[in-house]
Amino acid sequence: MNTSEKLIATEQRLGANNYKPLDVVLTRGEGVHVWDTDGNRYLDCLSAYSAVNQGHCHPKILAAMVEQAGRLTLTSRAFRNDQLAYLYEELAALTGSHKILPMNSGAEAVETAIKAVRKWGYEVKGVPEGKAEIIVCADNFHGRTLSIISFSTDPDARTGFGPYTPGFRTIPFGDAGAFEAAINSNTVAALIEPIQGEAGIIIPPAGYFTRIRELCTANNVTLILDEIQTGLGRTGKLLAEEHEGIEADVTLIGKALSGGFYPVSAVLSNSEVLGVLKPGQHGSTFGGNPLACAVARTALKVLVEEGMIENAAAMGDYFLEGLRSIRSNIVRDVRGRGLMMAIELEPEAGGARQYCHALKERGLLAKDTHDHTIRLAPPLIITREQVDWAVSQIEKTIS
Ligand code: IF1
Repeated sequence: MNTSEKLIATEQRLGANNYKPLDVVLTRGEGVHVWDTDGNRYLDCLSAYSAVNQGHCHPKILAAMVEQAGRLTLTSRAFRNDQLAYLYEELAALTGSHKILPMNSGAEAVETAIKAVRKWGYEVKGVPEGKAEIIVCADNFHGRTLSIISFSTDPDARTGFGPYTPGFRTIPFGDAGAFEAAINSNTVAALIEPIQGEAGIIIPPAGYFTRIRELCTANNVTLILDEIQTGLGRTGKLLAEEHEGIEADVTLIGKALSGGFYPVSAVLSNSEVLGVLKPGQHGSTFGGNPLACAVARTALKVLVEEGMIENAAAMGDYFLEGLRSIRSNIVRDVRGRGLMMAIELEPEAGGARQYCHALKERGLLAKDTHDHTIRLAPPLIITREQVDWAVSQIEKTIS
């Protein structure tokens, strides 16, 4: 057995069986590329589900992390640290938000928002205690915690984990009429992904979010956008909401907020929502720690200063154009926005996973989702030549 076979066997023996990864054991990453333990190089077209938008091991984020790690890593929020204020200031300047609450994982940011809007509902909107409702969409993905999986419609994510948290109302994604019909006087918030990622890169019809924004404003409903995957340049804008010309009341970011170095997430709020959380009512040992703040500050800085958002827009258009030019009778649809893309295969093609395996053999790493869809999301620093190469490998695999 070679090294990778040994490592895979050990994982099988000792690890919980909650993942079925492609059998590629990675040991190094740089920019858009990763290398396996046998020395093979791959173009990463997943970017850890958009957590490494800035590219693997970005040297400036690495330097900030190393510098901060040698100085001060964790104080807890019992004391203050000299990085948090700067992160607040820089995030506020970049996004226009007025209040920020730092957490670690994406799921924690979602849970934080749910807590805050419920409390806001009782204290500000005047919803009777225990009656708050949050509107969510079918086929959502917001994380793995119990409350979040309680409103998942994916049987794998939800089944067997009850009893479930009540207080959520599910409507179809992209249907503003259904949204309007679901609002009542106890509705405190709507929690929506601008583009549904796990569902297969589902882009809502034009005008959908404009209407959702109007309905939320008219009914005093807090609009929470989960930009954990779509945010921070992935779709060719800093936040995907910009494509719709709207502003959420609460925006959730995570993943690329750390450039893939460390779990950092945040709740950004434009309304009085975060104001309802008083000392002792919410927190986290690691949330807002100086190491996380130093990493996040630099991750945001390079995203903007190195033109990654503009590059995502340009390379996303170019990549999609390339994918659409592929002649193949197994492709049902090609869609995307910025560098968040998907190729949906015909059901007769026999499943996306075998194509992801074949792409791996050609040196391109991508992830199947929901049986028939290949998801593509390279780091935002990808070049034209690298896109050309990727498109040609994909063409050879599916045509
Ligand atoms: C896994 C999917 C992506 C997310 C949105 C919150 C979270 C996520 C929109 C939670 C996380 C991850 C989790 C990861 C797989 C991945 C994923 F396929 F499951 F759906 F990206 F598309 N909101 N998504 O996409 O963030 O707590 O994980 O930091 O292995 O579960 P987290």
